[in-house]
Amino acid sequence: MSGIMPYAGLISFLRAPAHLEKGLPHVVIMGVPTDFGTSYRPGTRFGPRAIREASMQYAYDPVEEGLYDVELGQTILEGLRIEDRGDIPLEPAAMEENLAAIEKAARELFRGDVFPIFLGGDHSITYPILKGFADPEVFLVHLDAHADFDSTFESPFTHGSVMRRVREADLVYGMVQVGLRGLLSDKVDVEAARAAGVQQFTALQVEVEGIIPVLEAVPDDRPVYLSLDIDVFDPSIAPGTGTPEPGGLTYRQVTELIRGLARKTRLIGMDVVEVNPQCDPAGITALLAARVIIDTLGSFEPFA
Ligand SMILES: [Mn+2]
Repeated sequence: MSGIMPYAGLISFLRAPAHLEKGLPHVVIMGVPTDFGTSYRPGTRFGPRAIREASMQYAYDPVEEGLYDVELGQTILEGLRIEDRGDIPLEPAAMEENLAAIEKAARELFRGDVFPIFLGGDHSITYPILKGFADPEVFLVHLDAHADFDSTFESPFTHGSVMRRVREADLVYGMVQVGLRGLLSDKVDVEAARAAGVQQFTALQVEVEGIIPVLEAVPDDRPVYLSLDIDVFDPSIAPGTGTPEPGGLTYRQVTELIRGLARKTRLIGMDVVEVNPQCDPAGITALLAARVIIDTLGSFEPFA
């Protein structure tokens, strides 16, 4: 026991410090509190804070002491050095400046030898993040209920068009989309994504065929970036999001997929977006986001 209970003290992701006293971090957490790309229910600007607070449930001891996962039968995160650098400073109604600030922050993070985790914010942040990363060799695994390939909005930078922007700008080598469903991804846009070489797996496909076909679609010789829209999960476990869709993936399906990716590829960073605490009365969506991040970090141990 660290002496400070999880409900007490200052809040950060797993109570990580902003700057470690000793050594370089393996992982850096960066909040991106935005709503500017949101097309329906706003509130994701409060997402980073909610995910941090939810993570405190697991913050009895300093993170480098590890957490025993009773299902895996192993201790995860042991020796992990993690910094939570707070949030990228953003302002309302300053779209260009905000996109530039996110891109700059991402560029600086990817330059260091750390695994960055961006806490959204709405999904529009993934475009400036990948722009800042500036590595066209990277392969993108996009988990989402929606294709985010919209072509109808006036602004090019909504959360519904982010993957169209990423593909158009050739920010990645390739992309798979996993968990698609619902009635909001237009036929022309879904077809445009496929025509642009994006491989798509609907939620039903994952339910029927499992995660192996998805893993097979991801090349094993490329660095992989993970963009996880929390609405990929079923709303029964992730109600706190702006545009929920029935029929989503389970916690098991997503964590097994991420573990499979960690075994097969080299994960280089991730974002977890669209957590909206305004629609999350019991906080279970923020908790799920925090837990999936912890599971992801636990999937590519050990840390040297
Ligand atoms: Mn999305």
